[in-house]
Amino acid sequence: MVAKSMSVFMALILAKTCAAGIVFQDGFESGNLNLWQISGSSNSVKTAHQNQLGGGPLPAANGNYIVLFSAGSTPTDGELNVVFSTIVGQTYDLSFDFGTFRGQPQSIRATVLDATNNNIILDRSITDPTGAFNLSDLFDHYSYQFMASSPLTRLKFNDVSVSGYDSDGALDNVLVSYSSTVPEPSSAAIAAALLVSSAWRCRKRRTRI
Ligand SMILES: [Ca+2]
Ligand SMILES: [Ca+2]
Repeated sequence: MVAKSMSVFMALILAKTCAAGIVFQDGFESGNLNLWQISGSSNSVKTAHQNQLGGGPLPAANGNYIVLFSAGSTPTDGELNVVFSTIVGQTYDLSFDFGTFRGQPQSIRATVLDATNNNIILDRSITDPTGAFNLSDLFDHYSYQFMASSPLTRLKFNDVSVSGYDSDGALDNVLVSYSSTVPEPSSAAIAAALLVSSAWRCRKRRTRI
């Protein structure tokens, strides 16, 4: 009973610790993409300051810089990649803000991959159909969960818009953190431990009979 209570207590501590843990974060306030590997046509993905965009300030939480895909009249082939350390079996939250700057619908694909074998863990494509000229109305918030299968995990954003003419895909507030829910592996481990314990007690009871 004491061991069971201790297991639950340890799991709660782990969950609480993990809830606050940030694995990777970029709000692009450095004004550059030095944390990322960039591919695509020249300037098809780049940071932009609110003063370069016009149309009013960004929401305060987003700071001053965002990332634009198919910036200006560049092609819709921009791609960002970043690799970060993860714990195998741990659940993580991925969140970011995305929106269409100006008129035409813009789309982005967010992919999470096992960096050791490139297996896809999470794959989501988003289209923002309502372009905004007012930067304060630009973004919608998106969040997903994934479970790491490797000590290294890759996060990829790539532009999948049909056309980037006179419109750009805007990205901000990329965050990967330990899941805010109780991690699945811990729950599974507790369940497995209880199962073994229960089986052992049953076996012991049968032996006595
Ligand atoms: Ca920002
Ligand atoms: Ca564009």
